[in-house]
Amino acid sequence: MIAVTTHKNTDFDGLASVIAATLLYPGAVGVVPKMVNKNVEQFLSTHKTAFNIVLPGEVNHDDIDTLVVVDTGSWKRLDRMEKLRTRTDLRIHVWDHHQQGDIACHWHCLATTGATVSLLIREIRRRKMTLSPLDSTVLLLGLYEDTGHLSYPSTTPLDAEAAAFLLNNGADLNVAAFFLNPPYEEVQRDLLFDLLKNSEKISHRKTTVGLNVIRLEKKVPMLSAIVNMYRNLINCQAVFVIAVNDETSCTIIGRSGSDRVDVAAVLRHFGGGGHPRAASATIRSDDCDPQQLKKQVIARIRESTTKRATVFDLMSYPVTMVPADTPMMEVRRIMEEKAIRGILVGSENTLEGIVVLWDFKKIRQERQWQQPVKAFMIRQVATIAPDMEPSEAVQLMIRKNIGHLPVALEGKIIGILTRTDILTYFYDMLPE
Ligand SMILES: [Mn+2]
Repeated sequence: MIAVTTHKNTDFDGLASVIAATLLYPGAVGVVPKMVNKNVEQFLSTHKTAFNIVLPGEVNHDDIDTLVVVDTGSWKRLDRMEKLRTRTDLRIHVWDHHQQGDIACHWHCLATTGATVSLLIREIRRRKMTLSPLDSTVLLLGLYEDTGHLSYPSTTPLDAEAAAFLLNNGADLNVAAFFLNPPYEEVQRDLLFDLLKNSEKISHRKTTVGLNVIRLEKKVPMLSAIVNMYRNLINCQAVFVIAVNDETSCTIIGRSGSDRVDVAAVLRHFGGGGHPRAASATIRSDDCDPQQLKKQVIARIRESTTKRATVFDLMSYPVTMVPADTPMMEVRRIMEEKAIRGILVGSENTLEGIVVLWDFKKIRQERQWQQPVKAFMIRQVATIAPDMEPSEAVQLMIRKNIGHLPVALEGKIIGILTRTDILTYFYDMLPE
């Protein structure tokens, strides 16, 4: 018998990958762990009979000759499969988009895609199979949940191709939206209130970080979504929530919305993992003291030396500046010569204005080229500090619709940040 299984606390990518594998391995039985995420549970309560899936307790492990593991590569994440671990006659296939795993397999398909199910869909497409609308819908649920509807940075072209294939096969977006955006329930609302009531804020490198210790009486579904919502509400760049599960275990959830706080780097010290903006760690110890953990988290935040790019690293210098009485024709000549689109007026200690290529349109008559730049310059010039984040500079440019930001330190102009500098940084493009 071929059995397909996935990780405990099964999410939609896990479930979708199990179902996709039952299609790829004819006759295979999907073994879904007993513990599944809340939205998966809701889905299964109405759709379970449509798929060839059973619980781990319903399968006779001795009958299994091939085990297909999807969306994980770790034995400890599987539900009641320990018996199989020592079997030497067992064939094992692994399909996964995670990095680590200790399952020694005979065959695997591993790639860093947004969702594991995309790897299985690629194989379904290769075999020129068609899917029912129901199968397509559940596969789309997995794909959309793990890629945030194809919006997370981890999304790859393969994920988008998989989505197109599923939509072509009749995947239902209404059903997908229903299960991916479940309404908040009382337990989640209470937790959110609790977080808001008991939050402590610390300042770290011009960034505010929120910290909480909460006691979880029972498992709260979608805990990380609540933490995200909480971070937005308290307007902190990052939050760390220490959830006390019981006397011997705590889970720290870190969420960041800023390049300045790398939550994965902080939580790595606690054996956790994740990425710079979302990470978690579970600490098991005989006496788990959450207050002590909080102090350690604060210490780690303070010492974290994540050197991120700032405006200072991106800006151009030296800055070309002209006195306010410079004739416009001279200004035009300098801009052409230096191939720049804007020029600052004044001196490095007194910025009087800026003139950009666009302002040349104000010149209607030839004789106006003789007039001083102060007649055409813009006097209200927004400046930025060198230690600002590139993303903050972008926001400022968009808000004010400007392409040049002089960089000022203690009232002195030390550089200029242009759209080209920003584009070069974000897209790795070289300026012409
Ligand atoms: Mn996954």
